[in-house]
Amino acid sequence: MGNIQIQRVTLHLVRVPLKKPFTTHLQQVEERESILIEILDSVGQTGVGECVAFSSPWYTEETVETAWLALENWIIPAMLKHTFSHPDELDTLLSFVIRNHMAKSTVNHALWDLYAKKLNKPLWQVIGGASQPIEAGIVVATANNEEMYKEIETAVKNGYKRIKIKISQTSDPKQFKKMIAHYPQILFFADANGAFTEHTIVLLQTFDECGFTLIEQPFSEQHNAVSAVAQKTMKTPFALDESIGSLQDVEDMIERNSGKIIVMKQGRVGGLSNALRIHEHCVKKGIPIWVGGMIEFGVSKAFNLAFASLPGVTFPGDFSSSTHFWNQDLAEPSINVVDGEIFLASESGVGFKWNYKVMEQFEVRKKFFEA
Ligand code: OSB
Ligand code: MG
Repeated sequence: MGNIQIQRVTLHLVRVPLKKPFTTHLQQVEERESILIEILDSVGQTGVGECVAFSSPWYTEETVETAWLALENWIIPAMLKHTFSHPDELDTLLSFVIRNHMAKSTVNHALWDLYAKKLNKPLWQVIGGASQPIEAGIVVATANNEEMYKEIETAVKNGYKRIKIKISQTSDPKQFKKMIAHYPQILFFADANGAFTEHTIVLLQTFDECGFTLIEQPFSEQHNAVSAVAQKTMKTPFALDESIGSLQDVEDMIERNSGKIIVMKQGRVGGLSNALRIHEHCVKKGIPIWVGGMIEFGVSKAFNLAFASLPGVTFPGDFSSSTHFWNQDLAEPSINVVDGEIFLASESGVGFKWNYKVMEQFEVRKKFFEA
């Protein structure tokens, strides 16, 4: 494989309204601000990526503006001076930038897309995935129960076989138990986004009888020790989301037994290269993985889908149709869930590109960087 020399990088900042508000106990998201990237190499090939940081630091410390700054000042200038033979080389090149995982993931993805295109293979195939439909899963994050029940009913009608609901200290486990029993064919995940504390372990335990397949991130990422204490008393496995930012975090989870399952978000671990290292470790240790969502557009989802095709990704991830969050996705083709499944792209690379006509309607800033 020839060397990759990046000639030009383009960043777009977009602001897109969600079809309906996404509500957790931490934040209500009504509008998605994102950085979209395109890279062009010296022979005219392109790669795309998407930054999953949010406008404010409610979920991680990174934000859209901190990611933009890191990309503009350090990450992109370093890239433009370098020649790559593999996307993994970015990690060594960018070791002078501490953390900033979501910013790094943006360029890591674009380079993987370009790399797979040069190999003339779909990305999922390049990383060792299997050609298979990916099991879809939807996230219901509504402001009240009435809306929640309505959305669950619609999701079931639309063929979803896995539904994730957001829980907090004010949720009623008895209602969930009844609802889960009402849909015996559906897998239900609960996501607490760190809503419980060392003082409310007993409250969390009342969710153990609901029938949830797993509980995602019951405690905040600073409370892995508390999570280990609670996990020992509960049969429902914990899946760690916010707590997993690196391979070391996975090792820590295994050592403490603070959780039994990993939620993979490539943005949070710094991109696909790190995600693959984590995947390898999880397979070796028998730790199940599934893929979490970030209210993304199709490009980021496509990287998630490629990852989900790997062996060891055992539970259905946060994969809903483009139309769940968006009137129109900024990427093409749009993602469609049919009978609870999504088919992988057959095109080379990640198989998705930006729809510039739609993107331009939402663009608020654009910048070119030339080698
Ligand atoms: O905690 O999993 C989470 C979305 C934004 C930030 C955090 C989370 C989520 C989701 C996934 O729940 C939503 C999706 O993209 O399907
Ligand atoms: Mg989560």
